[in-house]
Amino acid sequence: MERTFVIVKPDGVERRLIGEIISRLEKKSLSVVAAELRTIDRATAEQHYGEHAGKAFFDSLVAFITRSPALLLVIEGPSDTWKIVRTLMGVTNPAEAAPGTIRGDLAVAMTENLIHGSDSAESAAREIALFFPQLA
Ligand code: IDP
Ligand code: MG
Repeated sequence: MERTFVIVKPDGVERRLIGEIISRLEKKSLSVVAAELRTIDRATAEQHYGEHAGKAFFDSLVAFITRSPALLLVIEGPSDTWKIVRTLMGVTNPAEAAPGTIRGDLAVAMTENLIHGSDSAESAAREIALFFPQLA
């Protein structure tokens, strides 16, 4: 089995899309193995999005992800779980995300695109350790 890390971002919680998003993951046969509703602190957000430090949108991205509670999830599947989740999510820009994907069906803005999913097995391990150290 292989695990990945997912966030239902603050916009998804605010829009009451937690159930819809978890439902899409579960219908694909993926399992929720850890879940916590948490307002992410600034230091954790900056570490999580460290690859984007210095970019023009970094400060607003950190402000957004910390603005209200997010649902932190560890998701498990048989293999390539991070890739399966990324396919269900759709591409980063909802304007380009395919219909049938979470972002393609439910979001319109790059800055409020509902969901985070790890972009590799290595990122998944790093992010699970950051947000759920007891599971790492
Ligand atoms: P991902 O969430 O699809 O992995 P990343 O490139 O890792 O996309 O970017 C992280 C998040 O930062 C995106 O989900 C999006 O909300 C935001 N973002 C990425 N690029 C831009 C941009 O050019 N302008 C504004 N926000 C951006
Ligand atoms: Mg990313």
